[in-house]
Amino acid sequence: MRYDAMKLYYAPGACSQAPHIILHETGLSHDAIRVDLKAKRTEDGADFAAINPKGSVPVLELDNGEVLTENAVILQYLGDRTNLGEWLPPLGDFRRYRVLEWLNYITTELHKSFAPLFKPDAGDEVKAFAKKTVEQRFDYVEKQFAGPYVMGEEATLPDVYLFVILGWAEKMIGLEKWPRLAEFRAMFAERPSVRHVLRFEGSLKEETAS
Ligand SMILES: N[C@@H](CCC(=O)N[C@@H](CS)C(=O)NCC(=O)O)C(=O)O
Repeated sequence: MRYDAMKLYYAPGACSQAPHIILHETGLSHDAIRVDLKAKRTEDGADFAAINPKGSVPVLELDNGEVLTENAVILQYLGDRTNLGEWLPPLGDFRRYRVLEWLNYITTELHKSFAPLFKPDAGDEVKAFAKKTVEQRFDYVEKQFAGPYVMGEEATLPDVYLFVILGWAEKMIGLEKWPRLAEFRAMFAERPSVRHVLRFEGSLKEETAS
């Protein structure tokens, strides 16, 4: 089946915010469909488990009807669909593998270490261990951070993913220990695409959603 636009299934503030931002950065035509992750229902009442049996966002339904999951892969797909910016350098350019190296680190080491902090049924010991792990990984990213973006002068895919995770850290841990990451988070938050997505997802409460 063919659709006019891609569909991004997202939950406000979740890791799906990363592809949501990239869709706006690249101007790729899409609809954004909110998912209630607890009820596993979409905003239009569909059974989300039937769309993604893994039950997680993000999900990108392509304009050819294919359904793509896994954040790091969705981001790569979107990076390959655009020539705008340096989000994902093309095949043949070694920097592509540096971008993917960072993306993989962020999804496997940072994002997944964060998971217990969101789980109401994780005990204090598990949460303390997760927090320590996340902090060690932020120490590493803070040291390696080239500035003003993760890899230097150009924004690349890992920047959007890191931006989202730093938002979780801002609320749950604080960013005081990582001044360069705190500065990056504040700077990136000013991008028009980011402001648009935060407003759309309901995190910029002082402004009306558009
Ligand atoms: N392996 C997936 C995991 C994505 C993930 O953890 N999504 C979270 C939100 S940030 C989620 O949907 N959690 C609800 C659930 O899994 O039931 C990916 O990398 O895309």
